[in-house]
Amino acid sequence: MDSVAEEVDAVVVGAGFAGLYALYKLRGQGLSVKVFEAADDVGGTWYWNKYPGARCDVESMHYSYSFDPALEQEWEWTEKYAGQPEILSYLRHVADRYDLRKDVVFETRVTRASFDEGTARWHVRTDRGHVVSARYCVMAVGCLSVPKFPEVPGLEAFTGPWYHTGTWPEGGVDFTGQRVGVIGTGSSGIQAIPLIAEQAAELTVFQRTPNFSFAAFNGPLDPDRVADVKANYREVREADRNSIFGIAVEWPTKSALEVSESERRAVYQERWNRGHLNGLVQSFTDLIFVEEANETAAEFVREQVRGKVDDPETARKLEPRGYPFSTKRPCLDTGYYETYNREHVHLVDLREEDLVEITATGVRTTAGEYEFDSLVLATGFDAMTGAFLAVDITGRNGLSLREKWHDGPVTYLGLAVSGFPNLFTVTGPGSPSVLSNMVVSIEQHVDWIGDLVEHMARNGHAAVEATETAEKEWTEHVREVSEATLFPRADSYYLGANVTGKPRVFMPYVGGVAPYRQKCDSVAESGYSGFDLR
Ligand code: FAD
Ligand code: N01
Repeated sequence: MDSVAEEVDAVVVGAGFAGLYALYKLRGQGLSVKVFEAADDVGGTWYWNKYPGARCDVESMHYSYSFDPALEQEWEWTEKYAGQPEILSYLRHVADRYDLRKDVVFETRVTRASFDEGTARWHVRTDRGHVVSARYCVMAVGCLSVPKFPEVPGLEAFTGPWYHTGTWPEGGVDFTGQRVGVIGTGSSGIQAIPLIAEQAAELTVFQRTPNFSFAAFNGPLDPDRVADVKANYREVREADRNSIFGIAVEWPTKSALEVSESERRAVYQERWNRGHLNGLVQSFTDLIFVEEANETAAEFVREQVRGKVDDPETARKLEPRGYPFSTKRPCLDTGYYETYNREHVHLVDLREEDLVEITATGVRTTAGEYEFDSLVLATGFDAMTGAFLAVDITGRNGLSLREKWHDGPVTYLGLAVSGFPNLFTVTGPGSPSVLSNMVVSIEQHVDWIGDLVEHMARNGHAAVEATETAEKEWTEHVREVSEATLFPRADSYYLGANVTGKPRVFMPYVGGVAPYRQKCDSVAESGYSGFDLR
């Protein structure tokens, strides 16, 4: 074993929204903290995803920290949905404002973390030779931070440049005059395609599954609205915390099947016009539970697609079908469907021809060859577990997290894993995570961890560990709740379906942000039931 060079109270892995707040919080509680970050700056998602069009799909004024009212008041968001540069500036501002950088070691990847039972401390190792001993290890590694490449051979043979949206080069890419191929039509592809189309001479999009995408109606923020939110920020944040997805939307009271066709359409239209990610799915009580109800919303979205795309054949290919509405993450777009009305933009439907390989000059499908100067891979991430399992984590009795999660992730509350004392998984599998406004979920997790750490200090505990029973019961509950919905019917990354060989386990908790928070609070109030404290 390498000799320990440094001792701290807590190591935090990652310096995105979660890692920065964990540093701020734990430092504020008097702990010594060291953060390791693979990138050369803070920002996480907003550092890595610099592709054209990258922006949030939760309104900026809600997709931001709430921990300091002064920060809320001083920061000025310019758009309803902020673009990546603006969100990155915000996180840089946060890092500077609270002097966070001095505890972050950049360009350094944590490769191993092992629990030493004798001292009840984690030994954390990096690819640059650090060996740090810490009482706590906070994994703030992100749920969408390990890029996933298309599972077809030949990428290395392609002679032109290729780019994954999740590792976009600093300074951007100029596609002017080029023939560009884009693989993938999830949120990233749908945001990037309209902007790439503005530059490229020819753009060909390879679509495997058409997504449900709503018009964002993005634009500059109305100063009156900003003033109103700022004047009521405490209530606004509280409402978000007490919502289902971490963004307050009035909760419906009616089934989609109990109202007339015209009433239903009016509700959908009104929700659509808001340009919100979760507005439509919360139009009626049963959209994520009852197939027939769900289909009414799905059909409404398909109608919007048909209304925007001139060529009926292209519209047909773009209409989302084959899985229930909202069971893969829907997208918010600006001019996505309209882009297919441009003469130089072409759609290849991979349900009609298979992607066979990437070649030296482009892409080969079962129907023919397509030649490109550049390729864009908008093929997503090894979501939710990828970044945790990329680190060799070993808990008590030499148990590795990779072994433990071999058949799918198991956690207690998505926060802790039995056998891995003092290790926390921020927005981990089994918590609302990617199904929520993630900043709300991140703050809730970090606050909860901070409270537990304080409780341990007050009571003289050195180690906290989820019990196997609590973990089993929670994991079972997460499964049961998901199975009561239509979510598992789609081949989504929520289910691990986008990565070959990944266990098919529905990972996020669909029970809602507010009930989940209540559960976490009640665990804390009961003296941390389901945890062994020693
Ligand atoms: P991340 O931001 O992913 O940060 C994790 C950091 O950990 C990364 O910087 C990574 O380099 C580092 N890291 C990982 N492993 C290691 C290691 N072993 N060693 C050292 N460093 C490591 N969510 C929303 O709620 N609303 C949105 O509008 C929204 N938009 C999104 C848009 C895009 C393009 C993407 C990809 C995601 C979006 N998300 C959105 C989800 C987004 O990931 C979260 O909102 C949030 O930014 C996550 O913060 P985080 O700190 O948990 O993780
Ligand atoms: O990734 P995705 P993403 N051949 O997994 C396709 C957040 N986010 O980066 O659906 C052909 O959603 C794949 O096809 P299919 C948000 O949480 C938010 O776009 O698997 N196609 C799919 O079309 C989001 O959900 C924003 O059939 C292949 C696409 O690639 C999450 O990040 C913006 C393929 C991947 O879509 C991930 O989004 C961006 C193959 N071999 C991201 N492999 C906002 O708007 C994959 N695909 C805020």
